[in-house]
Amino acid sequence: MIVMNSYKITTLNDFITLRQKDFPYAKGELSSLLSHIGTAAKIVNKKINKAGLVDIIGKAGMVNIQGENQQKLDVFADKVFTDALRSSGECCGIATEENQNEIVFSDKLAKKGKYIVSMDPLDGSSNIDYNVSVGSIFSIYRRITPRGKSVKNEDFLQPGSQQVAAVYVIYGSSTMLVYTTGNGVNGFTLDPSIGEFCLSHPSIKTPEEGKIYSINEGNYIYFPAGIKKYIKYCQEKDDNSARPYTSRYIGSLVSDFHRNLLMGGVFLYPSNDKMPQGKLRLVYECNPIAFIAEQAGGAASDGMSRILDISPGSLHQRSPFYAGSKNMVHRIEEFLR
Ligand code: AHM
Ligand code: MG
Repeated sequence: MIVMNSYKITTLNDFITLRQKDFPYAKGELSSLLSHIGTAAKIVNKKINKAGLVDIIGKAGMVNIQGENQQKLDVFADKVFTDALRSSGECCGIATEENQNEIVFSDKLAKKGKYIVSMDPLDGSSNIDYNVSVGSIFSIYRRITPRGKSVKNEDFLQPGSQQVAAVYVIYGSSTMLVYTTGNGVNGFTLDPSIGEFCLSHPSIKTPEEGKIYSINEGNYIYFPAGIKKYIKYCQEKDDNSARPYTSRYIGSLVSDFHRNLLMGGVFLYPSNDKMPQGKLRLVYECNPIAFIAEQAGGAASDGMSRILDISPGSLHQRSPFYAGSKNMVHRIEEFLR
């Protein structure tokens, strides 16, 4: 911790080191992994800040495995985080939104790594060209295959309840890194003047009840009947003036979730006639956000079950997703029943 003019600054690395002492048998591997993600996030942040000034916005001319046009920044962020995780020595393989299959790190150092990471290197990337907030999301697990061997697909298909850590970075009006290792949620804001993520949001707790609902209502006609009814419920006046709720939708999961986490609210991406399983990917979008939601006292569901209890069948499996204030998520489940 640095003390400056009576201000105490706790950097991300200070905090990670302090927290490591809470686990007497920890050897610092997870701490090192988290710190590598933090450093890579600063590099990506620098590039995002320059979007528009340098030739980095726009399409890269390639299509990823989801059939989506890759943005240049998607490709850049994917490479920076992949390189950081590979060189950390703690990570033996990754799964990313941008690749069909998992990437197995085969060098000697990485093979010994204890962790695998699934990530969406740049979430909400269709927003980049228009100066709207985007994010990066990470889900960290202990490997199942023995250390020293190459990791396999099954290492990446563990249910979300097995996550040891989840992280998101939001590149917004300021840049923040929010993470959990299963012991609460803490948020760090990047201070550009010193180039450090500094603890700004300790022990984040989300309100149990909120007033914001976040959904792409343009898809209304395609939604299941329960969601249509829920939207009407959000818009109705009630006796205690809790409703109508406020509608807020950026179209960037990290940003929409982050606002609701702090203010109280719910994010919805339902199944719909065009996308029977919704749009969001269970392994690297829903699971890490669900872990953070629960650790902050919120909830996350696919409409019927807890997200973290679902065993993924494939890397890019999609799932309907409802996450945020606990009571709001449970009310949506009731509407869907
Ligand atoms: P991406 O990973 O390709 O950026 O897509 C995921 C994004 C989420 O951030 C966001 O919640 C959702 O897609 C928005 O989708 P839509 O434009 O259908 O509302
Ligand atoms: Mg995404």
